Amino acid sequence: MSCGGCGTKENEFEGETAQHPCYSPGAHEFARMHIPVAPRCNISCNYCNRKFDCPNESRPGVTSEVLTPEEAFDKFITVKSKMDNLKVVGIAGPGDALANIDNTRKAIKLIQSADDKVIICLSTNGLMLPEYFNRIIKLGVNHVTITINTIRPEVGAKIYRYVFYNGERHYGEEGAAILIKNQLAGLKMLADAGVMCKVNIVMIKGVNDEYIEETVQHVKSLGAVLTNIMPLIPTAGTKFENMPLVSTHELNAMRDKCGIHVKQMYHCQQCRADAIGKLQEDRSIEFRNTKTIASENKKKEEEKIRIAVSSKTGLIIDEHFGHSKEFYIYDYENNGLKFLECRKVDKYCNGPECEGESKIETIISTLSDCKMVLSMRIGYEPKKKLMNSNIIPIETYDKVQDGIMEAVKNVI
Ligand code: CLF
Ligand code: SF4
Repeated sequence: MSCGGCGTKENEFEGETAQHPCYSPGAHEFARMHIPVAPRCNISCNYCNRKFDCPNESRPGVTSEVLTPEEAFDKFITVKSKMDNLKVVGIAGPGDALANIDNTRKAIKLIQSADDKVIICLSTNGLMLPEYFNRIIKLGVNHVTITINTIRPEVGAKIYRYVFYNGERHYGEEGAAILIKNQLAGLKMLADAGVMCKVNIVMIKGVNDEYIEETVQHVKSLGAVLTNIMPLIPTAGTKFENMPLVSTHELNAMRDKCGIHVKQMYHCQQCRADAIGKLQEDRSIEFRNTKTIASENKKKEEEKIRIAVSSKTGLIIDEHFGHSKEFYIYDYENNGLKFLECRKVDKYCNGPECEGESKIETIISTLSDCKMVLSMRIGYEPKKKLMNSNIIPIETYDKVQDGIMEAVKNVI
């Protein structure tokens, strides 16, 4: 069935999973993109050095940038525009996707708003799965990877230093038991709900290797469709830094043995938390500065401010807000000022028979793209209403140019 690691195994899944390059080796022409929006973790694995990516799903040794959901969204748009074969967006660290549920959720929603076809793939240690199950399903996530290194707490005690759960650190077998219980319960809940679950197992010689087959059998019985047995990468600065290496021969022998129970992954690249591209052809370096471009654009956008001015002639800010029949609109950008247009409005105040209440709504909607309104005077009520609409009312008496520049200086 397998070719022993070259990744040319027959495609075995159907539907969209057939286009997921990790689940289906036949989908090797399709690309995946990891968005590194999950910096924190809620457990401590003895092979993990927090300076690096989560070794459960990523190659240790290279730090990844961490993105906000908005930055991840910008990056997704850039990558998508340059990569026609992008099929999967994965969240695989650098910590745990579910230990950062708010970021994870926000990033997924933003990306789905731009592309409802993309496959969303989560990778997690599984501790929070039962608690967040409903949210995962509601988000439409249909591919989840859970790292389950063992189903025995006494073995888990050798792998996990602690498990942070319900506000407390749990050590030894107690901590491992909590983690394993949640991993297995979460796996069953997801599989029963139709989510394609893959289980990663880090093979650690002399620690869990003897029990990997029973783990595979057990996760299969709960609904896992695929297991990915990965070699431990002993990482400097961790308890396991001097652990023996697992040879390719030993690894594939274990995969072959377990392959009689459930499908095995032979082509995992132990990729970075910001990996982009086909599994065999990482292109993340091309997109490394996207964050800088995104924040630069944002900064520029923030620097562009639209301003409305009450003026009788367009030269001096000399009109009362309530008496204005038109507003002069300017754009402040790159330290310069550009006149855009005059916008006519109904006067807010018509003296004794004033119907200002209804007119202010129209004025606000006419000026809704402006950040501030400059006038010589403004009454309490319209001032309050403008502020509630995020338009800053400023009272001043000055030349238009000077008044705007002074106001911008104070507001930015
Ligand atoms: Fe990423 Fe993982 Fe999804 Fe793939 S990776 S979250 S399932 S989209 Fe793939 Fe990379 Fe191996 Fe992971 S090659 S480390 S198995
Ligand atoms: Fe590190 Fe990943 Fe384990 Fe968390 S789950 S401690 S990030 S290896």
